Amino acid sequence: MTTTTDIKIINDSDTQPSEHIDLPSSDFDSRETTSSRIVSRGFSKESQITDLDSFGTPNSIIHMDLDTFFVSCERLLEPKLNGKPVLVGGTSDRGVVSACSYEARQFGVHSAMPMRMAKQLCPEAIVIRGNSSIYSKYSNLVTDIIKEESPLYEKSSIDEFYIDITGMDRFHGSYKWASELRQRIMKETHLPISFGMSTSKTVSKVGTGEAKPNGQIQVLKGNEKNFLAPLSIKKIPMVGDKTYRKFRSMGIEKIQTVQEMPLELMERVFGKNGVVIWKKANGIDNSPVIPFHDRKSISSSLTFERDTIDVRKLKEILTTMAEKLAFYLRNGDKLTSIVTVTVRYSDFDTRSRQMRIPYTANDHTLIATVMNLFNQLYQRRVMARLVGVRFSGLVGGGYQINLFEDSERTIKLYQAMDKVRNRFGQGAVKRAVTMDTRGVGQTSNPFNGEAPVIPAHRRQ
Ligand code: DCP
Ligand code: MG
Repeated sequence: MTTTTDIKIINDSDTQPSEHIDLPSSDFDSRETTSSRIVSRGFSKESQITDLDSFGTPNSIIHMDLDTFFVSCERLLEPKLNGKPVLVGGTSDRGVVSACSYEARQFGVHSAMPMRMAKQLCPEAIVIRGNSSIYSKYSNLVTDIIKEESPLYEKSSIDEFYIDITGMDRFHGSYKWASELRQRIMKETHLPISFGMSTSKTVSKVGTGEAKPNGQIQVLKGNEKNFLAPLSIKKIPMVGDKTYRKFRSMGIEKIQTVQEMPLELMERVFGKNGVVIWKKANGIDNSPVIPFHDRKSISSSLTFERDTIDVRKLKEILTTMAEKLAFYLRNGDKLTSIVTVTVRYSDFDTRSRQMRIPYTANDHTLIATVMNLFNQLYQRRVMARLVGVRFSGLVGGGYQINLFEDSERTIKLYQAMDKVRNRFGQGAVKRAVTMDTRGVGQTSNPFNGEAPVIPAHRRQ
């Protein structure tokens, strides 16, 4: 079968998701808002307040992140978990910790740690197998509030947001505005959330980390370097374990030391990344808040040379598409929450069906959803001219998120499969069912900034 294909990332302007998730208000009624903590770390509370009407701040960027997100959701459902060491993750021996309460962190437990090790470190911990649909609901609920209030926001992961309120100072106090937004989120969702506020994304994110748990902080313009100086170098976003170990081997622990290092030395030791780290360490970061679109999507569609009614073939093609798009998601460190399947019949009648699902990048979940939608959709026994799959509602996020029922083994299987694909091409590993569907999909990674390859003979 000769086919034409197209994979793209777009900000669609077509239909909204057909399934909206509404939480019954009774879920929230009787709960208490967690009391908040205002942290000023070296800056007096007064100095925060003097900024309320300042005119000079070029950028005003807030970073907000829910505290121990999965654990906090579990605590809403079971208040007995409050104040106790709690681990959420895979409960089998080979499972991984997704989230841990601060009580558990005191024992050295952290996320992404094997569950077995976490239980050894903290035997009294209550271990809960996660439920990603609940976390997705709460994530969407917080997003809705931020969307309603904010002029410009970016949802950078399931529980994390950047909000750009530059220019707002003239009309409102920006810190007051951020505090009120935080209070509203806590009042309406009963989830603790912290924020950092400054002139850049990096300093605000570090600020949130310092304000946690359950706090807020503002770093005024001109104070960025002082604020960062005493902190550990590992607090800089993008300094992972490997880079941190390299700094430690050089005897460097504090950000201040990096601030004092010549830029050339950083470049020599760490290459291009060294320059970025040095800039971040000095509070220099001009990266913009990228508006979040619920409908930002990655899609694959296919128009047949000859229309077909072969259902088995159509399912194989859709499976291949879902598999490839899921691979792109994982490679781009993204998760999707809305799946759409489209069928265009030979008379050009075009039908789409979509479903909101818990955030995921897993083949098995996405393929099952695509099949489910296709079965609902392909009702007319008429020749199909085109089929397509779209994943939208994308956010950044790692693997563990909904592999609770799975083990480290499943995560490793995905990682191994993706490694082979990255090395030898997407077609190198396939499900048996999709062996016959060559020609579906592309070889580029649409999240690496390069334009996807679109065949010249493409037709709609
Ligand atoms: N998560 C995951 N696997 C990871 C890291 C995180 O599944 N390796 C999930 C569980 C977290 C959620 O994502 O609850 C948000 O991640 P955060 O890094 O924001 O961590 P928490 O919200 O749990 O804690 P904090 O209070 O430090 O933000
Ligand atoms: Mg969090």
